[in-house]
Amino acid sequence: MSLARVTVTHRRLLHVRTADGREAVARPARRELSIVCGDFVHFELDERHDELNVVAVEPRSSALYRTNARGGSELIAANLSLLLVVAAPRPQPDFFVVDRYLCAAQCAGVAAAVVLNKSELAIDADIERELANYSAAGYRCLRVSALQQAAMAALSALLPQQTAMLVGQSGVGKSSLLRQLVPDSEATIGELIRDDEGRHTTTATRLYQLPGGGEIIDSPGVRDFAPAIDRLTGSDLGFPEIEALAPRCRFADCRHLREPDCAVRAAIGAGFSERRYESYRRLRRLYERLSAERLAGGERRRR
Ligand SMILES: Nc1nc2c(ncn2[C@@H]2O[C@H](COP(=O)(O)OP(=O)(O)O)[C@@H](O)[C@H]2O)c(=O)[nH]1
Ligand SMILES: [Mg+2]
Ligand SMILES: [Zn+2]
Repeated sequence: MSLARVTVTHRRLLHVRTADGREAVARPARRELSIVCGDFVHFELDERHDELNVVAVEPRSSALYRTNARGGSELIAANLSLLLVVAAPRPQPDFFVVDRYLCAAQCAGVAAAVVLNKSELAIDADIERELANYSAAGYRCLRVSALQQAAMAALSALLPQQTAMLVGQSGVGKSSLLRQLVPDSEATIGELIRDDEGRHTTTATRLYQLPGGGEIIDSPGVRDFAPAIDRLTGSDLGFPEIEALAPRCRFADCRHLREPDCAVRAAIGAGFSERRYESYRRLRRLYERLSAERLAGGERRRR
């Protein structure tokens, strides 16, 4: 049995990088094995198929989940150290989506940064205000442009030692950033997983090694994203500015919704933005609905 790194997952097919640096096609040996990009796995050689059989997954240092269409939690990547939430002046950014990714990072216990790509374009006042709010909340904000090597420095400097993942709305430039960061990405992919028509698939999540050290994962474009909030352990939904104010609320378990003497609500418009508060309320409601459903499900099972 040998150890390998999962670099691509596409339905039940995997790519793994073995100790000699080569990529090989692999399959999970058992149906119940859940394996994602970034996983460290143990494999055995499959003599007949010239494929590798993944027999076990190493414990994960972190795990990023989303809520899938059926309302369940779905693992999307493992062993990340940094989530890069990408936005751009075009397409029109939806900062509620950015907040949901920041929440997912918080749930995973992974650091997150907001990356404004296409920064060579005109940035309107609304976007500037949102970035200022993220900075004030304590999130690192970077301005980059995938069109200009020189405008990539802030991001490149952050990546050695990290396992970072690019996420964000479709069209913000995740894959373009990746091509700037990993210039020979097409070459290193080698013999890719192909779809039924034999074309190289673009729907897979894929891990690359950065030339300057570290790793980066590109993920396919999404129209929307919901974190899997049932994975949350503390109360922080990814709003450090709220957590900073919370000790000043009258009640230690204040949810900052309708409680009296709430320091968070008192600071709206002064300490932090109304839009971020609205985002918090939406995530809080989602969290409470999922928690209630889970509790009800648990009680049904006990009866
Ligand atoms: N002006 C400008 N366009 C960019 C930049 N980065 C990417 N694009 C364009 O944005 C579009 C979407 O890029 P892509 O990398 O496919 O986005 P993804 O869906 O997030 O992977 C493409 O037409 C890119 O050429 C940038 O920094 N500036
Ligand atoms: Mg892409
Ligand atoms: Zn409060």
